[in-house]
Amino acid sequence: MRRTLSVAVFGGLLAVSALAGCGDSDGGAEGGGGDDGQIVLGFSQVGAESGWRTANTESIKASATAAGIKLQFSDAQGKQENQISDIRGFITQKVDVIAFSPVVTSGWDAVLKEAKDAGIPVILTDRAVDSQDTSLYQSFIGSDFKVEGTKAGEWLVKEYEGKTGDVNIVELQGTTGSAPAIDRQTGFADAIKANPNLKIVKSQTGDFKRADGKTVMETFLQSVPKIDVLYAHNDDMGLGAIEAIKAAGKKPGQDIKIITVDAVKDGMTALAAGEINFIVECSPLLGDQLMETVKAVKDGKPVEKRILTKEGTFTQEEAKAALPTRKY
Ligand code: GZL
Repeated sequence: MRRTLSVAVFGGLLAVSALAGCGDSDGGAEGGGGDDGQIVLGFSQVGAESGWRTANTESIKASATAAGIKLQFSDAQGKQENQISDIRGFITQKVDVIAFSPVVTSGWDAVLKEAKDAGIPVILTDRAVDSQDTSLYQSFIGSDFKVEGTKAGEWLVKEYEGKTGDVNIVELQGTTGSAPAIDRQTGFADAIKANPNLKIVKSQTGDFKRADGKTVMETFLQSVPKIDVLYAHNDDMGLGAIEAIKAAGKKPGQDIKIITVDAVKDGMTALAAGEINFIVECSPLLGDQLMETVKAVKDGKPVEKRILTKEGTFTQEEAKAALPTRKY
């Protein structure tokens, strides 16, 4: 979908804002503070690639409304160049605060320096950047993806404790170059490395997307004679892989054990049904923490440089108990 440049004229004033083809600006395109001193927050979202992302976007929009913050929301459709132009658009509009979830970790220093030079504070949510200059952002709110990978690996070590014979693992990685993909891979590999029988025989990106998870799993099934375990960096890729496993006449959760990350409703439903064996939670509900931080930053109050989200893990039994009250 093309990204469009929308021009809005307010009482003779021309305000120009760069909006994603599917972005929307909840707060109008006026620059600087909103009506009657409301805070204007420019937010650039990764895209709409997964159930987690949808829940994250809903959380941010709902929390902005509840906090009385005018939200300029843009969907970057998974492209870093779109996020960079979003941020430049927010600078032009003189928003009060900029927040974004960086689709990948590197390549942000120049545009973050432009925001800093314009006196606009930046908050990172969900994913990190690898900038050495941490003065370029006020805070990073999100999960510890390495811990998530470790939790997945530790479950697998326990699952195969005392068993002999090679365990062939295939891995569906998240978006190449993204913080969750890098850290979930590292955390998992570190957690299993003391167990040489647990072997990662194939590892390839499925871009956090269900369709890609299915097609990559099809290639794994064709090229790996005996697959014992699938480790997918998110539920959506795991759910796509389940379709491929079933089409190959195998039982997901039994013939091939499956571990995923996120714990969105569709993943938890498959876990409760026995098609997934273990899910590590990664909470998308970052909206409230973000808005509290936006207000504190606007008021010049000190904020934590690193705000960690709390999250757990789910077995099949725990998923059955949790599903009825699951928020996302
Ligand atoms: C994690 C987030 C990841 C999710 C995926 O915080 O960045 O991106 O795990 C989403 O589902 O696409």
